[in-house]
Amino acid sequence: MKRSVFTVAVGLVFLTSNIVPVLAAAKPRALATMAGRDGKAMGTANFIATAHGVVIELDLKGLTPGAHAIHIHTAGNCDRRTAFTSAGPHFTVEPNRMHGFLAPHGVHAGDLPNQFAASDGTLHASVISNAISLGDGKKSIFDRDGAAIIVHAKADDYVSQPVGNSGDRVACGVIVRTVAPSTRKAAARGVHK
Ligand SMILES: [Cu+2]
Repeated sequence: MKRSVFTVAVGLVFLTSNIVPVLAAAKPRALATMAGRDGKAMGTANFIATAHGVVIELDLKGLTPGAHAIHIHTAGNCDRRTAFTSAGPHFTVEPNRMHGFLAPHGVHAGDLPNQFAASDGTLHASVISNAISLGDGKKSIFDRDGAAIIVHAKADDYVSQPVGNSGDRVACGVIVRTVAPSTRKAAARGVHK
């Protein structure tokens, strides 16, 4: 008897301690499932909103070893028949900005630092960007036509226009919302704009 009461009590503590952080941590999230030009699966990009920017976790495979440019492009359209040009140019917030971390008048909001594939073609990385958001404001990548994340064949030189001489688009994933921003948070963001 005593034992079952104790179990119930422990169960309640466990439940409440679990529920509270889960609710508090309901930040927007998104996911892109990446595919190559041949349609083969090439892994995922996970987007997690934080108070300091959007964390992007890359878990990729099937790449050539070495450096690759990775950018967020403006349209959520990964049509293989167009060699992924259907994803459009880089996502930008200010139309007059140029591409590249080292370019005068840079950067595009969709610019991300180069990442490096291992000799087996896998790439595991975690980057953060405060130039984009998963919310509903000005920096949101979720405008009417969505957004895509693209891996290029070569490194981004961070200077050349319009894509840093990074070559072909070898992997593409449409970025899909998995956790939408809560209305209260969206309202709070509006106040701070
Ligand atoms: Cu690009």
